Amino acid sequence: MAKQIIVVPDMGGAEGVEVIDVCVAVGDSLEKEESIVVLETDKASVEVPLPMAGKVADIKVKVGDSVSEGDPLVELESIELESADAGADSPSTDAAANTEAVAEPNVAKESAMPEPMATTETTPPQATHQTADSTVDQRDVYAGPAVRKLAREMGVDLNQVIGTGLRSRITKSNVKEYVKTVLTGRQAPSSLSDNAGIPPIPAVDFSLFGEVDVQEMSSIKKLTAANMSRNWLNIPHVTQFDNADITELEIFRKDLKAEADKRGVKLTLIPFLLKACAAALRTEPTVNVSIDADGMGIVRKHYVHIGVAVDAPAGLMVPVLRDVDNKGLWQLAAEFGEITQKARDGKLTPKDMQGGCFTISSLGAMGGTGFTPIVNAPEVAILGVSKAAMQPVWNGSEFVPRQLLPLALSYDHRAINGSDAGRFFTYLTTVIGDIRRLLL
Ligand code: CAO
Repeated sequence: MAKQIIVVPDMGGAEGVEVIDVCVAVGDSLEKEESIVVLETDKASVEVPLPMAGKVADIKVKVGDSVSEGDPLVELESIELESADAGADSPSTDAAANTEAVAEPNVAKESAMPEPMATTETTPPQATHQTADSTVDQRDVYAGPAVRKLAREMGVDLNQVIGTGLRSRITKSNVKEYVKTVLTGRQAPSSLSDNAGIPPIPAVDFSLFGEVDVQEMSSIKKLTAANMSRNWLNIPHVTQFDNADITELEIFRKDLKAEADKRGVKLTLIPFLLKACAAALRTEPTVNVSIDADGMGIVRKHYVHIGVAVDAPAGLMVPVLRDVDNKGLWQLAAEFGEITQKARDGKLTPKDMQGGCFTISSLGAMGGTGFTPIVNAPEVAILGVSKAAMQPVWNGSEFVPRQLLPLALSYDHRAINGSDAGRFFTYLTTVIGDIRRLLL
């Protein structure tokens, strides 16, 4: 039985393309056109189909690898020596043959769009994932052509299927599992309300009460809405409130203004909060965790990456700053300025928004004395920052004017005990109140 190496096709010149899914396992017997891997550039996700039927003898890549045209993907024991198209050359070693195979139905166009709030490795990119064979109602789901084909054959509405692939991509097994669920009478949810057993909100014809118009939500807003609902319904939230005394910090920050201007960075409160949160995550590592996929384990993180929610024109996004605990204030201010600009320009890549351990969401510039932020799963805690104000504080003998920053810490009570959160929060407000402590 001839062995063939299936290689990466022509990706329109893109090099170092990320493997985001390996759809096969060694020993799988596959039919022609079944997807073997999914590759993702910043512009497109591409399913590479088999140009012939065969049995997988070896897999040459894994999720996260970077590959370029001609790199081997899988070794196949072919049971059908017919090529993908005309059949003249051996398609398995011919990148051009693969190129043709992916160029039509297997390329799912996707602009380099950033992710919304609650975005992580398991959250899909914002962009509508359109394929040549997508149906009207299934355009906004994140699934490749082979999965869409299967869904069509089985009469499944992909909007109802929960994707468990990388960035919540819907896989074939998700579709099959969905069908099983319906057939066994465990009725699949048609809406979040049905799922939670909550009575649905009745539809209202608003035009009965006055003039209205309806604007289609952007894909980012739709995904943010879905992620917020998912996080709100899945996570038992607790929110604690406290004020941090930033009187001294503000004096220090203002003293640094001239130097910040010279360095060309804007030194707002956020870089200070990043430093303080990083120190708190190191001091109270019980907060720097996630619940693992089966809900049975706590994943402890030995790195400190922190996301900051940015209100961008396209919607809410959470770019992530890496290794915050190892960076100084100036570097954080510069990086935060850059990443915020990227978010506002719609230039964030999915990578810019992945890997966060904790999120800061600041409405300080907008006002308000407090709010309850929603945890950005799979993170387990988020800090909400409101508007600082001068307030009278009793110092034991008199009221003195102090500048207080209202903070709210929401956390996933499955992962974090109240006492751990309390210790984390007290440490955080203490450090913000006296940032010299960051040196200790
Ligand atoms: N208290 C009082 N004033 C504040 C403040 C606070 N907590 N934070 C900011 N300000 C004021 C300051 O006067 C600041 O100017 P100076 O530092 O020069 O004096 C001014 O607001 C402008 O701040 P900014 O918005 O430019 O910068 P920032 O670093 O504070 O915030 C960002 C940046 C990206 C966090 C913010 O612009 C943003 O997009 N926030 C929205 C986040 C959001 O929507 N979260 C979701 C909430 S619901 O889940």
